[in-house]
Amino acid sequence: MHRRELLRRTIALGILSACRRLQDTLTPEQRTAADATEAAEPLGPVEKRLSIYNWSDYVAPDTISNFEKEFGVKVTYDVYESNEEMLAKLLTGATGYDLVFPSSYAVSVLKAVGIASPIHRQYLTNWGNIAPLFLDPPFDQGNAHTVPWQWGVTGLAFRSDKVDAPDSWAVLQDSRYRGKMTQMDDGRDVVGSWLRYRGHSLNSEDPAELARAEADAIAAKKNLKAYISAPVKGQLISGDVWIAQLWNGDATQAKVEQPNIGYVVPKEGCTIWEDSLVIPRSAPHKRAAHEFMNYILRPDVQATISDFTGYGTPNSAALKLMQHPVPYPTADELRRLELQIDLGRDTAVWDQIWTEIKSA
Ligand code: SPD
Repeated sequence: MHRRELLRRTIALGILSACRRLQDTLTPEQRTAADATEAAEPLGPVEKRLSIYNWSDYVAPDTISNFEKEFGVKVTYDVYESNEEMLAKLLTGATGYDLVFPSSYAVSVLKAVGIASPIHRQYLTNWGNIAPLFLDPPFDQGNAHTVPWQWGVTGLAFRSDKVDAPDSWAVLQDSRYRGKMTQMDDGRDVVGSWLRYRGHSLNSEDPAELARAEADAIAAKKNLKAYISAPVKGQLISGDVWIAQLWNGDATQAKVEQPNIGYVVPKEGCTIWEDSLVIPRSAPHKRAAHEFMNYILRPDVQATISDFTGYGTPNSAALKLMQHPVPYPTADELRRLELQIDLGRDTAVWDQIWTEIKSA
């Protein structure tokens, strides 16, 4: 990585850590009461504009255009590649976005700083389609601030015509595949994978465990072509990369173009994540944002999205309509999967480790 890029990222992580120390000015009890009052108030008519900030490759090709046509709303659509990129933007004061799609721990951050707006459930007539498993998540009890969007895992994609299916994170330390492997451009995922490799929680705050994970990550780094997230799909398809840490749905998308792509959850386990829709408090078009939420809660709309993205749907009515349904994880699979939680003040420690790995 170029020095300027490294400097830019280091500054961004520093800003993020500093902003992370911000707290909502209300106590949790005051916030719950204020949000409940606000959620009961009407929002007025549906605005003519909607600004969405989402992960790349996370809707079907016609999801947005169909919404625009049906509701007469003009949508602006920007994308990001990591929770940290989205959080850095919102925590440093970006306004104008009506909907963002944070993962579990990033919801906790947005709530802790008072940026997440309460959901006005009265506008979500399709709420009943959500499977009970996805209601009342640990990062947002009562779904006061979130609507479930998609879920998946962060394991290993591989080219089945080039290598045997890897069964462990250890493959990334195998020099036979030097220059043909990648990890995510995401500190939580990279450090988390090496924590799991040693049998630890991927949310560890233990200094010795984190030091060992950093050493393992640096040992693997000499075999890696790059730290790269969604854009690695093109390199898997072309054969420039044979093994990539990647989200399962993005691997499924790549498999449409290159059938020799397989996917595994390493035996040591990995992240299971759930992304949610959140309306930032500063959103200028909150009523249109609720209309979009209710739209994607329709079974047909959600089934089309999940069939395209390759991710699991939290919408039980949609699951029945999908051409390629992603089954809910079994109890055995769940034992090897772990949800990322907010690291609180240890976020700064993790940021420092990630900066050291990238500059090693
Ligand atoms: N292309 C969309 C990918 C969405 C991944 N979100 C979850 C990341 C958890 N670290």
